[in-house]
Amino acid sequence: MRGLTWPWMWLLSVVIVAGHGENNGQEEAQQQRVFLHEHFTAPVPTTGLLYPRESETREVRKLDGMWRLLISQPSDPLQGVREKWYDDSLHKTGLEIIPMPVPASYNDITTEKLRDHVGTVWYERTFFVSRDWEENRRTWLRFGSVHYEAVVWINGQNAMSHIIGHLPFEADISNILSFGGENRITVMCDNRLTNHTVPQGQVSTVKTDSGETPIQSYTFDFFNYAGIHRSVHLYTTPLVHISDIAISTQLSSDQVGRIDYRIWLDGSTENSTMQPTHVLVQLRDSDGVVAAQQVNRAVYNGTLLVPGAKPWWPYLMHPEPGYLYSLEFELFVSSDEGDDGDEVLDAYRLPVGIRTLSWTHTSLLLNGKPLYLRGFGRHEDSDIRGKGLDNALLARDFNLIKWVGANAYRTSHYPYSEESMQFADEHGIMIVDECSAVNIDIFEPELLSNHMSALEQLIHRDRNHASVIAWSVANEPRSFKMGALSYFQALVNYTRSIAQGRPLTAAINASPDPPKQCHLAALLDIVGFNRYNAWYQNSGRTDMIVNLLTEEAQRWHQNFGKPVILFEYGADTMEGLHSLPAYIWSEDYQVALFSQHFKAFDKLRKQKWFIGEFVWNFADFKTAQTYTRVGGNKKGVFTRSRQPKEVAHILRWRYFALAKELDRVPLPKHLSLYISSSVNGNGHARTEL
Ligand code: GCB
Repeated sequence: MRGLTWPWMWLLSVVIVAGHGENNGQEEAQQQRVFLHEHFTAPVPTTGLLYPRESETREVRKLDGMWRLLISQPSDPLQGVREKWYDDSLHKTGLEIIPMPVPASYNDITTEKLRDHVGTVWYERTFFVSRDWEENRRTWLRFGSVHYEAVVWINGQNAMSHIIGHLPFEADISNILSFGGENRITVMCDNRLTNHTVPQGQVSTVKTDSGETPIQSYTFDFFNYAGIHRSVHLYTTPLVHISDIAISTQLSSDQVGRIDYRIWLDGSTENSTMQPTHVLVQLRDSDGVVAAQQVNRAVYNGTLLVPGAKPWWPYLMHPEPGYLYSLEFELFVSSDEGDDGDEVLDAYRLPVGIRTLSWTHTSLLLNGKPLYLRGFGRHEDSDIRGKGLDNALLARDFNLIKWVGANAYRTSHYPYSEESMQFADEHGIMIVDECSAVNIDIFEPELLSNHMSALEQLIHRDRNHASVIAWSVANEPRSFKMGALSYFQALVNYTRSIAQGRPLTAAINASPDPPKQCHLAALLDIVGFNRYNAWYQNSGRTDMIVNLLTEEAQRWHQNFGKPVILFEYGADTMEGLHSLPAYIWSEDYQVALFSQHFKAFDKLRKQKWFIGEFVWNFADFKTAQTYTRVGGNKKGVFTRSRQPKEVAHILRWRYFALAKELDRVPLPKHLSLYISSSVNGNGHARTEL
């Protein structure tokens, strides 16, 4: 199977730090073990996993739709493996089977039972594969994401397994398919999070009124939705085919684009009758005209030069943002079977944006121009579907992002769908691409192994996207702890070695200064921090934002000498709740808090190392149940059903004002409403915030 990584062998250096006598609990003792992480084995590089695209040599089908689901007893999650439920239809178990849509989280579909389920569930469906697919091709089964762990069987045969949600995996299933007949696919999905999963969580047993039951706890602030979250693809390739592509691009000052590419082939060594002779590489512009081409007999790598290239620019930084070429690879083989010469064996087309990304101790630059990022932290989250991919939601979100004038977002706190990454490329929205290490603590070697794997799989998946401008290695790790230092040294060194020309960052909530100083910041290229002035600190005090925020940002820069970005600020806000003077949770308070932050950002922008402001959050989202959350986290600028709160209009003013100031973009016509002739139609002429 392709795309699979497993926990690796470790050589450990362990230092046990003497306890101070008060903490005897096992968890505390564990937290005091400090591993040096000096010797580790890096993940085996992921292979394959090109996004399934149709071509003259490939067919693609989706297995999305209604599947059947069986809920396994939380007290015995492995019952189905023991009893081999995959050997026959799940109906044969005699247990209740319910309809379950794919893609979707399973949690909010039913009215009971499933929402807080801990352990395994079993999915199943049948499908036919035509006889045509049997000859001279391979058939692949690919999952966009199953959270958290998946084991897959086809017709009772084990096809693949994968751990870590939000990431794709696939396998060649040609040998276990029934061509011209019916096939059964069975998936076991386990949602349990432990100290070694990414993200971490704990499963414990509690006594309820009806007996003991396992519960899942976690410290991160979003609901642990689970299930088959993204599309399931069935696709074919020729026996010898292009299995992987990596590109990097540059743009010279005289507008010559450069694309360095590498391709990997699968099957060529097994099949002696079909040896690759060359690859025809053609770059087509958006009208389909060939802008550069090459016949490459070296096959595996090469460079295309594109005079007068149209660069990839972010939204509102250029009249034609998100410009994409199509990079076509046609693989030719010499055929023994005819004397017609070489024939096209495989063809794959990759959308490509040409741009140069670079960074210094003060700036992040795109095509030589310093960036100022204005955007959001987000979540993949919506009513009923949870984290399931929904194209209607995706399109709506991008319309809102553009309406508000943002140019970037962070994929807080895990990799987002491949479809959303393609949208970001097309619309010129810059992405800070985050792996699923949120709130990590207890820095043990097994966690490091999984964390490295999460980053490796993310970078492998997203390295060809023009929109990706940085990798975020973690959100709010407990990076002030002693164990974090060697952990992050190992993690960052490894990640830098595979970073594909992007800077490394993280969203930090530790301090820039001792005694709780962050051990991670010094290792990064861009320091990002999260800070909730006037919310978690000094609630209600919008007069305690500007100085605290500007001083803290300054300390991050002084102490670490890197560009600095604020990745999170915000206030929970109940839509429709108003209060004058402003009071926390009201829309008025969110507006006031944002406005004070804008003042701080404008002070900081004068110092050229402050490179971005990200609101927490784009939209309201679901969390675990706690008394600080009313139906979830309400810090959205938009509601969960994607309608604007009052602050969205204020933010829109700011983001477009920044676009005007920085890139001379005209303000949208309807930004301000006519109020009276004396306020120049300045709309929202609020004086008291
Ligand atoms: C944070 C976290 C984010 C939370 C947010 C909040 O610092 O990074 O996951 O949702 O605070 O609203 O508490």
